[in-house]
Amino acid sequence: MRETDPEMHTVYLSLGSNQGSRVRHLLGALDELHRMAVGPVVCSRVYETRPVGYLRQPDFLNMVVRMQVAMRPLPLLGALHAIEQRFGRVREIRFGPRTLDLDILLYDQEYICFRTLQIPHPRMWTRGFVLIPLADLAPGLRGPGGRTVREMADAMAKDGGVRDVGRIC
Ligand code: PH2
Ligand code: MG
Ligand code: MG
Repeated sequence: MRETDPEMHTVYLSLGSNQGSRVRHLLGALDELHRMAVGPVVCSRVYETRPVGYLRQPDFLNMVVRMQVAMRPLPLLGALHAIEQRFGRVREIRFGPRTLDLDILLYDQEYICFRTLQIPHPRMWTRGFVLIPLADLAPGLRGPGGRTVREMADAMAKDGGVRDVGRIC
């Protein structure tokens, strides 16, 4: 498979960290994403979020970015995993603590289903820590039930557990 694609693709990525210096991990990841992107990396605000799934772990910092890449989904996933590794990510507990997690949420309007990668991200529509930052960048985007990201994010915000802590880019 070629590493680069002649076409440009708009992607939304979710960033998360709940180990060590969380802000430093996000800033480091953004730096690497800038290098990978064609053009600007557009950032949501940063949110401190209660853990979902595996509860006995520290709160996360989460954000979402939009950027353009000249890569197909699997090479993109490989490049994101390489960045996670550079930040000392150890894969242990599913949904457990991590120095850095980079997930592909959306890739153009494509639906992709590989064993190792599903796009849209299969859990994104039920997670406040994804939808609330995504609403900063794409409020009018519609989910599978036809509701907008803004509507879903507002409903999630009522449950609490996601706190706006400002911008880092
Ligand atoms: N990521 C997970 C599992 N749980 N919870 C929060 N708040 N934020 C995350 O990024 C997160 C999580 C698996 O990737
Ligand atoms: Mg994740
Ligand atoms: Mg991940």
